[in-house]
Amino acid sequence: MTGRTTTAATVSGAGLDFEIADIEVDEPRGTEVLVRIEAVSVCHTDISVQSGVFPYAMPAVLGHEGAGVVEQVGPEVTRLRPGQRVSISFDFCGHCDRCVAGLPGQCREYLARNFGPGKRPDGSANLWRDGQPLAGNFFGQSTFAGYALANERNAIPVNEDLDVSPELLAPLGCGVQTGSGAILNVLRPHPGSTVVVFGAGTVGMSALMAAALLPVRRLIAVDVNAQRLALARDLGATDVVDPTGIDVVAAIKDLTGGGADYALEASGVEGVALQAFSSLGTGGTLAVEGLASFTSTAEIPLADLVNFSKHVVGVVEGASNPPIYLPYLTSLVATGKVPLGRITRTGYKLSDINAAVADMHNGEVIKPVLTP
Ligand code: CXF
Ligand code: ZN
Repeated sequence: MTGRTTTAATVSGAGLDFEIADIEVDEPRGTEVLVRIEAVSVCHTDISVQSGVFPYAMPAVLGHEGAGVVEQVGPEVTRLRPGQRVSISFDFCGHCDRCVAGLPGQCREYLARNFGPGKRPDGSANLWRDGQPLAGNFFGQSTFAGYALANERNAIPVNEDLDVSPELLAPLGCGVQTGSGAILNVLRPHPGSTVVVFGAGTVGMSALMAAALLPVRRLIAVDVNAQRLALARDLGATDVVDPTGIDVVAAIKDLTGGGADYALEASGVEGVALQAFSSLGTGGTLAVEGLASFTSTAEIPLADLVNFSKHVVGVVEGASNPPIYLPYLTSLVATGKVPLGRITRTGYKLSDINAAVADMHNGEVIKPVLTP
């Protein structure tokens, strides 16, 4: 093993807190790049893996919303150079039919590369703690660390002419592209249409900010947290709904005049997908991005699906093609069109990661951003 020592937040087993430890990061091989991490934000998926709700090998280094500067490139890298700033996104193979079609979120190896065994695709380990291999390569990055290995495919260059801080570049790699992409790439609401977003976390808020750029008639946010609903209004929601103790489907039908044209399930709460489906009007489309667990189900009433010509689509990472979509998103942030700073909280160090997770859990913070 060669490489460099850095500080990381490691998880030794499902349900355990993050621990700060020195780890060894391998040299970049092939098309890999070693990135000095400037900021990494916490996504709910990191917590779902830490707690054992989503599967991943342990002990592990998680983190999949990293931003930083390329420090060193592998021998086959052609598109990046040391010194280049990057936002790091999910991994994909780049050569299967879905990747070639410009849909890397549908990569045939999506699960293996992002929720896989914590090794490189060739089976080799790329991180160690005390000489023992750690599960790395989480979403092709494992960026809860001072340095991380990514790939020139998923380390997306940042336009140096744009003034966007690392703290705002980091969340673009997962949560922000997931929410905004569901609107801009998948649902594409038509002028005068009605849109309802279930869940006002990072994904839902990013969807609201994106939809607020479009000439939709009604933009409705649904969440149980009053502060988040107030922020959703500020970010462009025309209406907000707290579903606690009410018939939320009836409320949405009322606000939309019979049912929404477009709905997004971004809460990741069991049962909400069915509410979102039921809130659709004739010809409406539901995009599902939230997932409570890998065994979650929803019992869709087929008469409703058929008689009202509804559509349901599963969406990974906002159907984003990161090399194209992340630069676009960066420009929306740089020009203030997506006021991302309204949902982030900065000031956490990597060593504060357990406090950041607790702040997310109690609903106080939407998107904590850590710096090494
Ligand atoms: C998640 C979305 C919900 C299912 C697991 C993966 N994406 C990234 O965090
Ligand atoms: Zn994520």
